[in-house]
Amino acid sequence: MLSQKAFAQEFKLLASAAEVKQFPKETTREIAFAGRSNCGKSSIINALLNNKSCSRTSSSPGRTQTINFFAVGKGLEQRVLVDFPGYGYAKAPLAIISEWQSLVLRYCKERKALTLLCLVIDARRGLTLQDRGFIKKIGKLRYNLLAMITKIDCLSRSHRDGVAKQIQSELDKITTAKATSCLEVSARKRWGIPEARDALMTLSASENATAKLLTIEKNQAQKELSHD
Ligand SMILES: Nc1nc2c(ncn2[C@@H]2O[C@H](COP(=O)(O)OP(=O)(O)OP(=O)(O)O)[C@@H](O)[C@H]2O)c(=O)[nH]1
Ligand SMILES: [Mg+2]
Repeated sequence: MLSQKAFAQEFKLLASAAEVKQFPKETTREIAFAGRSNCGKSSIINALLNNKSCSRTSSSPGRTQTINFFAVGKGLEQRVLVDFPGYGYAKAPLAIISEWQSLVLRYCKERKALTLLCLVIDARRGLTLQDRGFIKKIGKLRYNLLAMITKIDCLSRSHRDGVAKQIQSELDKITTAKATSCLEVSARKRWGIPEARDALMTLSASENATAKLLTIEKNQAQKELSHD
């Protein structure tokens, strides 16, 4: 499968951004990972990239403090995975948390290269008030939404049944995404990782996105020419 090969290649950290001007150029499709602090965003990115520590993780909420951009794959199969700081209850001063949040919201609203938003959800908690608040704040979604239900290893087999269905139906009621899907994974046990890679590749590959990126590239080239 092509997507497995793309993810198996070396990744490259393009940027760790604390402000918009530190975002990298928009040259390829981006897949962003949002969710509560400590829900497992960085861990799932590490598992997808087959790397234990490309994105630092911690049992203490508030580990990721910048927006981190990781490029993987080549050509049409290139993607940039974007790790956000979490919302909810990060252990950091309120003013700093609110700066992270406005940066994340700006990214979600303005970033043209964003083709898929993964909402990472801790299976034990389900869709929280903070998740609902976040979805509401982003407003109209121009891209696909994937609910990535993680830490599924923490639920007993009988409790796993129905979790995805429940979350999918709750999300359908509150989101305006072009399409919403659900996936169950465990970063710790590496469950569902090949399936998640396939889903990420497919859901982020819209025709529209290609057209948008070509326009971005053209605009960037024009800007660079006018600065010469
Ligand atoms: N059991 C289990 N624990 C997990 C899994 N994924 C992550 N964890 C644990 O959850 C904690 C938080 O993981 P992170 O990946 O740092 O979470 P995050 O969402 O990036 O957190 P912030 O950067 O603080 O927003 C760590 O202690 C991880 O080891 C999983 O699939 N199963
Ligand atoms: Mg993190």
